Amino acid sequence: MNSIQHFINGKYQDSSDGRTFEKRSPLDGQLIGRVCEGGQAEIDAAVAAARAALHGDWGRMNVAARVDMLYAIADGITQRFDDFVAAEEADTGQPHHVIAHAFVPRGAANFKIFADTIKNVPTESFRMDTPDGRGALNYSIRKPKGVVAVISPWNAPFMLMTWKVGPALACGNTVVVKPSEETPATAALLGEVMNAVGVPPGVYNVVHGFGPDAAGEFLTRHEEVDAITFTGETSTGTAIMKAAAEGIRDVSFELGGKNAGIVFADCNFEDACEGIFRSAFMNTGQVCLGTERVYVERPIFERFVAALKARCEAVKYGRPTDKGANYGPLISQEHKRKVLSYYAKAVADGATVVTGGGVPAMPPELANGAWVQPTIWTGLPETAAVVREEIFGPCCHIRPFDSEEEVAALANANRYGLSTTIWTNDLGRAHRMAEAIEVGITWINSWFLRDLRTPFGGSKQSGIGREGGVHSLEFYTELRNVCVKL
Ligand code: NAD
Ligand code: 6OH
Repeated sequence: MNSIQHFINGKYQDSSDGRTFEKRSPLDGQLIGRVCEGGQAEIDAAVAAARAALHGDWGRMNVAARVDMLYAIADGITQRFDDFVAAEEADTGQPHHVIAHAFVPRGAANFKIFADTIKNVPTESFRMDTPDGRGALNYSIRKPKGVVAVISPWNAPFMLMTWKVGPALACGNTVVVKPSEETPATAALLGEVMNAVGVPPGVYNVVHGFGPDAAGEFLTRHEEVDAITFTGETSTGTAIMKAAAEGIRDVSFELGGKNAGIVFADCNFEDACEGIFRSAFMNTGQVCLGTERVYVERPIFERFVAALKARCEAVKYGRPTDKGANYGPLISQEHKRKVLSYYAKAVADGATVVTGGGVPAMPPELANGAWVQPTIWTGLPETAAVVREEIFGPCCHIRPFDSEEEVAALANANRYGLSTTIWTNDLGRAHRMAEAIEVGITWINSWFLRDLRTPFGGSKQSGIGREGGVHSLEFYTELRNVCVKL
């Protein structure tokens, strides 16, 4: 059986007290491995290794050498591509094409983009007048923040973890990663790539374990951690922010969403159906950018609901590599219970269940997996729990609307503000809507199309800060000013 160890100071190791926890397959509930469970001792060791590396070879490395190392990490991931894909498939159970064409390639790209960025960063300078007429020159320099804690979720584990590790290392920091307890495999495997390409020990560390009162919390509370970057639930972000207050540490947060998909009658109908379908059901709806609220202009409402229902009813359940399978399980039984509890609430609140709403009939060998049906509701008021709260499952509520003003107000009446996807062929309307919707990321006639140089992050309770391209430098570096009297 698979055993997944911590990666501390360049070495794989067990927990000092020998503790482990189970990793079960979301596909069938089978035990697929045991994962070392880190505690205070492992966090202390990893943070000490990260701190020491800052002052060692890594700290002394010039930018050009660091850039080469980042490209080497990206190449190393590509060389081990099949291993990363297999590890992610085992952990999440998601279809092969999603993992092999989107998530794992993004892992490699996350190192390349920040290698490209860091070698092209300009610094500002200001020539100033002084009373003696000689003047002064100000210029800024960027230094690494120090030891960065990376706390990552389970929904696209490799992509989301490297989206933080890439810029952190590019900027010269060292990291301690606490991957989600549900998906430890790819973070552990990346240690092998780090060693193979010669990243100095202590630069990249991984400690497995849980969140509250466990490895995650111990990491965020550690006084030798200089900054914390986190992707996950808004409620967890609140807990981490409290921990970060002690010692005045900086945070970068990518949190939850309850994103609106908005479809105007003048859209390209087929493209909009396909786009909204992907946005609601890809990765079994476990995407922070997903649309669990869909608003469709009244003239095409009935036709749109029917078209989305047909797509939901055509999904093919299966293991990642089953021929034609395009729909996987949820991450765990616990998450399945949460999603099904929302399915029950929707019915209790009087929803019309257009399709789904329960557990699919699966063959006996998959019957113990975390499978749920893709589900569409209509007819609920905006106050209903499934219209207000993030479910993080394969479901959406669809409601008709009659005007731009009305739909903008509906979309904005939520505590989250992560992203939106708008479908229309009217250019002026597209721009008006992009200005009106209170989110960090707006897609027009597209969804999840990512240029990694752009600012990525949420407004309202969906996050703090922007990551991507030069924007990541805000968080991962300390900008200093030098004033030279001439
Ligand atoms: P989660 O918040 O439950 O867990 C995320 C990580 O935090 C895990 O590693 C967990 O062990 C750790 N953790 C939990 N409690 C902690 C604590 N008190 N201190 C320190 N660490 C702690 O999130 P999840 O269920 O893994 O992921 C799903 C959530 O993530 C959804 O809300 C989703 O919207 C969000 N998400 C957001 C983005 C984004 O870019 N905005 C991307 C992906 C996922
Ligand atoms: C959330 O599930 C997906 C987040 C995506 C990113 O963070 C990204 O960089 O594309």
